Amino acid sequence: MRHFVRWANADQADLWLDALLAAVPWKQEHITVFGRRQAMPRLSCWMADPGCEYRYSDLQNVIEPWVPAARELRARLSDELGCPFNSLLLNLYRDGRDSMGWHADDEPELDPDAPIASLSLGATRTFRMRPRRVASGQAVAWELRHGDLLVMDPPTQRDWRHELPRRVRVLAPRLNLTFRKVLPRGVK
Ligand SMILES: O=C(O)CCC(=O)C(=O)O
Repeated sequence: MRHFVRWANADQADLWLDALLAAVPWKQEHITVFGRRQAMPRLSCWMADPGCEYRYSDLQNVIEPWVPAARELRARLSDELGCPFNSLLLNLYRDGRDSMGWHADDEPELDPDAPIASLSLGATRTFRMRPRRVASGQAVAWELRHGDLLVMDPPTQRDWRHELPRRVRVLAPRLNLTFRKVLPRGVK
């Protein structure tokens, strides 16, 4: 796990935050838990190259085309990290009541040998990780701020779960972008 504090300076991060909030076609997805349909506690969008389908939490994501700010970020991160990212999950936490539960990004579509690059924009939120195989394993936590980049290198997803807990005192929105490498259909 690599944490680059202020990977983007505040001015640059502000520009990306504003551009993405305006241009991304944000969606309210639903999941069914114990037979009950529930709204996910965040808005999201799957942006990817054609053929990069992705399914998680029983949701088949519709591929949205790249908007300019996301395309620019993908080019920079692919270059800096030496990984040809072909897809991006965007999550918008409207305030501290929005969250993401414990999970690992280990779906079969994802290339297990590629990193996941996670950029935070907007409000500071706590990000926690917990080892998968040790029931009593202690969680470790990071405070992710505006412009911070977290790189989850392999085998992070095999060995750890992560979450973004609720923080009811946070009133401002936070946007998170996770750049991923999907194995396009038929390549596996
Ligand atoms: O918002 C975050 O920092 C976490 C996002 C996340 O867990 C994911 O996209 O899998």
